Amino acid sequence: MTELLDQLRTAVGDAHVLTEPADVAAYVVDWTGTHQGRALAVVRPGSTAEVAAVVRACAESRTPVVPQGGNTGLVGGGVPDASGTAVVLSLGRMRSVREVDPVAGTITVDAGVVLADVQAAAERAGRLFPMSLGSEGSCTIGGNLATNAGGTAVLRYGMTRELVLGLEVVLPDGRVWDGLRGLRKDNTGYDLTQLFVGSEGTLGVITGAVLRLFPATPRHATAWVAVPSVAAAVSLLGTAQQHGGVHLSTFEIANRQAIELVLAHLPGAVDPLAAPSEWYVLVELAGSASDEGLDETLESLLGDAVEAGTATDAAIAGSPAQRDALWALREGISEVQKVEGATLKHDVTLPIADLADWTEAMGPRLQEVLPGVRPVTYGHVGDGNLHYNLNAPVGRDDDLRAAAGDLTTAIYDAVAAAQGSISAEHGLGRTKAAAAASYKSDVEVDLMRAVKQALDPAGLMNPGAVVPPA
Ligand code: FAD
Ligand code: 2HG
Ligand code: ZN
Repeated sequence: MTELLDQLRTAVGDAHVLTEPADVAAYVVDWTGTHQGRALAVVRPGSTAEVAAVVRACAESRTPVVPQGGNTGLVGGGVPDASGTAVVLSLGRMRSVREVDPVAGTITVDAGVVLADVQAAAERAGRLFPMSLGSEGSCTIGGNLATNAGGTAVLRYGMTRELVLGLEVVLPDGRVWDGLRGLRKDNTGYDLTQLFVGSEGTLGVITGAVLRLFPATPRHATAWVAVPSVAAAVSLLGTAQQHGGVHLSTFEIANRQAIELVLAHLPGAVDPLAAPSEWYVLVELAGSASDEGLDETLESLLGDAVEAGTATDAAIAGSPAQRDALWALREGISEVQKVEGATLKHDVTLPIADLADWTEAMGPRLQEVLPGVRPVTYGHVGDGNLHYNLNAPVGRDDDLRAAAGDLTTAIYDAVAAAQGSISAEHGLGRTKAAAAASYKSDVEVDLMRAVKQALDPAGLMNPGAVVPPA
């Protein structure tokens, strides 16, 4: 091992090979605090060539490599297991925006660029990079690509895989694949770019990407809407699509329990509506400088919704600060769930037509498993994606931990029965790799194993993540 550490120091410089426990600590525990691993070392290369040298040295010594970006992933894919045999390869020093081409509508970046910095670079060029996540101040574009992240703009712009044109990847043997082409059209065989998107560090290390840019949307019309039920929210989605057309960019749902936690734990949070409601929707229309009628469109769609009984009240943002306050109610939920105590996450997709019945049925079913359990339900209802998360009955975190397996099985079985997915946007990582074997078909699992075997025959890239164990 000393030999490998020497090679890594030669490759990236002594200062960028971390082995002291205090230096390594933040890289070996995930954001949720449920995956605590150990590492042989944390290596922080500063260029694609250095990444390649690190991966090559690890391949030669048969050392596992765990790629890591901002370490905001929610399924434990970015941290090593507890064996202490893996090297964490952090992309944190690779933060250059390589090129912006507003006319072609592309931006070329290092994988370690923080998402908010990609957004800012696009804005400086008068364009929009639309991906938007609560973690955007610390997650990296490499992590977004590796997890095929979703977020609050998917409804209009799609998942990460729809926002990428080309990649640069260091393969498990240390070779570099330069696929950094910004071509819209390239039908030359298998789509290798898309193969690496969503592979969660199990097929190679993404070091660079060409991303798509869109026209800027400086105008916004935003409302926080009280809705009586999930069925009403789904109906309101139809109304919003009808009125908003291409301008509809956000349609997010949250239950009262989620908002109560935000009001309790997020400094400065205020309920914008006079009376509590069982459910809420955050709806936003976005447009260019010349799209002047967005406020009127929003008002007329809300008027129709109140008349139809699908909305009972609404607060419309009258200023950028009010818009930020409405968004904070939605974006703050993950953080306050953690502050409240033990949490069990279920990032699921359902056919939109089934969302209401599914949610109605799930509540009582879970009370049978753990009386008093608190569903904190929110997410991207426009994409059929619920974060069907649970907090413990008040003051009984240990009971939630003890019932976790039964609760998750009840939820995943109901998702499977409705032809949904057990991971909408967070990935499988280590948390869900085993469950994937139960909820994906044998053919799908065989194909996943075949792809892994073809690209990483030694099984050194993020072992234990994504691919169901045999
Ligand atoms: P990491 O956590 O470092 O890694 C995630 C996975 O990608 C790991 O498997 C890792 O090995 C791999 N990886 C990282 N970088 C590379 C690379 N360069 N090459 C190859 N593999 C790599 N996710 C959503 O989809 N939608 C949301 O709305 C959303 N909101 C969030 C809000 C909060 C508050 C938090 C904490 C998380 C949220 N997430 C969301 C989850 C998370 O932010 C995303 O999954 C994000 O894409 C992870 O990026 P990262 O750089 O932090 O990756
Ligand atoms: C969101 O939509 C994220 O806020 C995080 O995907 C969800 O923390 C979660 O479970
Ligand atoms: Zn989400």
